[in-house]
Amino acid sequence: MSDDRPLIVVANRLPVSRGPAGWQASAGGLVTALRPVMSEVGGAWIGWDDDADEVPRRVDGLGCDLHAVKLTPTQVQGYYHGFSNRTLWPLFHDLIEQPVIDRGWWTSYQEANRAFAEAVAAVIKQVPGQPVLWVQDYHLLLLPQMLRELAPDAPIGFFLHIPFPPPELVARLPWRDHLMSGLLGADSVGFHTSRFRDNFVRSVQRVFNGVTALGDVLVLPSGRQVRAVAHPISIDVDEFSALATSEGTERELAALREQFAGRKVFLGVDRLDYTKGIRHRLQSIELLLERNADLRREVAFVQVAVPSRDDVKEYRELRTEVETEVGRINGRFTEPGHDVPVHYLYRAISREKLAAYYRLADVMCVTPLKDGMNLVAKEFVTVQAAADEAGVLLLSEFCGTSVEFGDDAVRCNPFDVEGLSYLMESTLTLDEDDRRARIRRLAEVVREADVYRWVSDELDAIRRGAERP
Ligand code: ADQ
Repeated sequence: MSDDRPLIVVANRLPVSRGPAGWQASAGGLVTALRPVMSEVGGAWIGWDDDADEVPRRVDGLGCDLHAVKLTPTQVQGYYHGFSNRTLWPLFHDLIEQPVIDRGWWTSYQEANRAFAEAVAAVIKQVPGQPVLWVQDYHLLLLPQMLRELAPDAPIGFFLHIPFPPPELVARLPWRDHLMSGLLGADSVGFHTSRFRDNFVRSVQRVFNGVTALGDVLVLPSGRQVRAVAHPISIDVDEFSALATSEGTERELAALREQFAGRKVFLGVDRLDYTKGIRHRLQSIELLLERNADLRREVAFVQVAVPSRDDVKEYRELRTEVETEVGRINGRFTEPGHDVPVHYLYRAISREKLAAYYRLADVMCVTPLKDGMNLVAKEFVTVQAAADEAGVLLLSEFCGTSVEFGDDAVRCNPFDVEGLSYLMESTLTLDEDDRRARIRRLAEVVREADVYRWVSDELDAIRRGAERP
């Protein structure tokens, strides 16, 4: 199959946002990585937007057309806030919160996936030749099968950005057969790790009889073949390496170094999500400071939390709990005339400020309870290595990144709050040359499998999967 077919990406959201200066491309690895491919073969991005009627067809720096999907407020409530974020998200993250099962949400989820399929059908008519269709993430699990019915010969791929849970958890969903059939409409279904891939294969075999797995290929009872592959997502390494020592980053860093002079800095950067382990991390900090009175003036803990899904009850409760915990720790351990031990920023920050924090950090705490990949860890080691820093990465064993990083990260179990507090303490005594060498090796791992490699592996798998005899 030739490689110059146009590419249609379908995702919940469009990669644009409206700011004071008008519509602009969002920053993000996927958008950056697709730009060269899209510019070469042409293509389109289909996603839902609240202002569907106002989204422009083209925005500078994207290299593709934009097509907005319109959904009613009831569909948005049921499909997005409900089924995607309160049913699938907690279930796929190993029940860290209890998933809500609601038949009304399921109806909206089906309707919304159908609305996306209709949008794809309209766009296919406008692009020349047979496009490659690439569906992203858990909001659109039903879409591959819907597209297969609309365009039986189109190469169709799907990539899941979150974990795929063990079959016993998938089996709890009343609509598991529909969801699995939805995915099996694709030629290739991609996951971050081979464990998630294996969970998917076992789920398919549990739900349907007569499915054979031969290496990467699932053979369905109809004889159709579907590839199930593991491709870890990554970042644009050159972009983050350049950002590490840019003028803006150096300026931000100088200010931060002055602010935190004489103190070791522990850093957390996360969307404010219950999967990210922020509450457990704060409890570990509290234990650390409780045990070590001398550290109360010598360490600072900075938590940057991006507001996320604040129209969902569990997220509003999480915010209250995190802010209560921060207040409690600072109330307990701040000494008169001295700075607070925990600095909490509830906002998105600029790329330069983010890179400056990554450089400042003596210990980067990436301690999710469950995470598909975790790009913050990859950004941190890339920025540190580019600026020849010698920080430590404290990394949860429950994120996709830890599969690639091995022992050069300090691996932790974030559920073991006390153990984590001792690990935090031990990172303060690691030898500087050892730390620098580890960061370099970790950055090399990221460079060898950057986001461009991820895009090319995914597109190759879709094309190979669609090569029918
Ligand atoms: P997320 O859960 O959003 O992504 P992650 O992979 O860490 O998690 O990506 C977060 C991104 O947001 C990073 O690029 C980071 O730089 C940025 N960010 C975080 N805090 C920020 C802040 N305060 N200001 C500005 N930017 C901030 C989902 C899955 C992950 C998977 C990705 C990609 O949950 O497991 O790695 O998709 O597939």
